[in-house]
Formats: sequence, structure tokens, C-alpha cells
Amino acid sequence: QAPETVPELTELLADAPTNWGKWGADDEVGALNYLTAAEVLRGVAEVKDGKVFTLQRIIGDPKGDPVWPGRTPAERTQILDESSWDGDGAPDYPGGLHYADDKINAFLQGSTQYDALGHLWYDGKIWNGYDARTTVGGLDKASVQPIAERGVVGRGILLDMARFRGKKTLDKGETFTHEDLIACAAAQGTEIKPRDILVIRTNFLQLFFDEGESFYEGFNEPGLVYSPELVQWFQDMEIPNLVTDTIANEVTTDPNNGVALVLHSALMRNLGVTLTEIADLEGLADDCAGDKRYTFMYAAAPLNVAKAAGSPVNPLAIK
Ligand code: UVW
Repeated sequence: QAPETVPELTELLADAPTNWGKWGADDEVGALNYLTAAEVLRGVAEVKDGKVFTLQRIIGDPKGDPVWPGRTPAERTQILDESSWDGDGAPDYPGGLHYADDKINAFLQGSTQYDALGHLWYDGKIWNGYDARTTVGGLDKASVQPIAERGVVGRGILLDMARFRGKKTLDKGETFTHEDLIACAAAQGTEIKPRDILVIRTNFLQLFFDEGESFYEGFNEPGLVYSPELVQWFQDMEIPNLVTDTIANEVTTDPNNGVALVLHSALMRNLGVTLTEIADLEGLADDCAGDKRYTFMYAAAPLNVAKAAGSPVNPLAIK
């Protein structure tokens, strides 16, 4: 039961830590700066068997594409196919060449995606203290471009919260803390290390497939829940990137204060932690449960879209 008076984020996060200025006044990638060459090599050292897992959901899945309310699933349109080459006015290439073309009309955050650090804010300031007016008409600062240009490579660790809690999927609004992540890692026989890329499985998307449109009734995804201690833990552990299989990486509405997406503000806007959402973790999770190895090299690069607040991505986990 959320409290009657919902605090403003400025009030709730008044004493919360920030990393603004830590990597310079013109930084646009935040905690991804932790992923140094040494971190890339720490990721590479996790590759033992040559097994490759791609983590992107299918765009245009016949089962449906879960999206944040207000967004719509991507639409793919066929522009050219074999029928295009019939009749008068058909293109005519020397030698009889035919080809197929198509396009998608998609929210850049309508599938497996990277959020740019400037995607979300409060109090008129985005990551690193840039004025939120720099987002008008497209992000001049902290767009997805600098993330696309540097890429994201490091040691990933799967935290299978659904299996840890003995559930097929976590429930609507179910929460967990950093202490639960530590306990989950221990139960898996592994340990979260500083600068790890956290990959959290709730299998919540299965509810979407089971429930269809009623999925959006009482929309409240499960996930991490805000506390000052959790934010401090992310800060101390220098976590660069949080990846989940949910639409928004955290419990939608914080049950303790009624605020929406507190961690987007506390982790992304303030600490510069990059968020990756709607990842398909099922193949990876089954394999980790099978060989009991939950760490891997994680590699991803969103599309390099000028001024974009996010971008589709197909991350790789390599074991
Ligand atoms: C919002 O922040 C509103 O959406 P998401 O991070 O899930 O793309």
C-alpha cells in the first residue's frame, strides 16, 4: 500500500550520491567509464567454452512485443517482394535482378534496448547536470550516440531471481534488493565483483505471453526497489550497466513511497549507470542452470542514432 503523500524525487533523493563531474564536465557515458581495457580483458577471461547467446527479443514476435505503456510495438512493412516485379512500372535491373526490401516503424525503446543517460530526469537536469532543455528536439547531451561509439564490454553475471525464488516468473510488483542479488549469486555458487555488468532474470515477460493485453492492467513490473543502501552499493561496486528482462529494470511503482521508476533517477540520472531493458535471457539462463556457470563476457553496442534517447540492441553473452 503506497503512502498517501507521494514525495517529489528532489525530496526523496535529496541526499543521494551522484557521479556528476567524476569523468569530466563533458562526460556522456557515466559509469561505462568503469569498463576500462582491464575490464574488457576480465570479460574475455570468462570465455571458456565458446558458447554464444544473443539476448535480443524478436522484433515483430507473433506472440507480441511488450512495451512501456504509451509506446506501441514495432511495425514492419514490406516494401518490395517478388510481387513488386510484376506488371507495368516494375523496376527493371539489367540481368533480371529482383530483391526484397522492408522497413520498421518502431519506438527506439520498443524492444530490447539501451537507454541513453539523458533518457530520463527530474528537477530540470539530466545526467552530469546537463540542462534538461538540451533534450528538446533530440538529445544534444547524453544521447545513445556516445554509448554506440564506445560499445559495452566486460564481465557479465546472470542473477536468476526467478530460479532463486523457486518461481516460474516473479509476480507483479514483487521486489528485491541488492542483498537479494548477493544471496542469489551465493546460491548460484558465484560472487558479484566490482564493475560486473548485472544481468537479472525475472522471467516476467512470460506473464505477458500468458496474459496478453490484460498484462497491462495494474501494470507494475517486479524488480529492484530503491533504498539509500542499494544506491550506495551500486556506487561502491562501480556497477556500469544493469540489464534485465523487464520493460523498465525496476519495480514500476515503489511500494514504500509510491514514486515511479525511482532507480532510473537514482542510478541512471545520478550515478550514470546505463540501463538495458527487455533482454531475452531464457537461453542463457537455461545454460547457466545446466553448467552452473553464471559469468560470461558481455558485449553490446546500441545502434548509432543521432540524438536518440535509446536504441534497439542485440547484446551477446559468451561463455
Ligand atoms: C521509461 O523510462 C519511461 O521507460 P524505459 O526506461 O522502460 O524505456
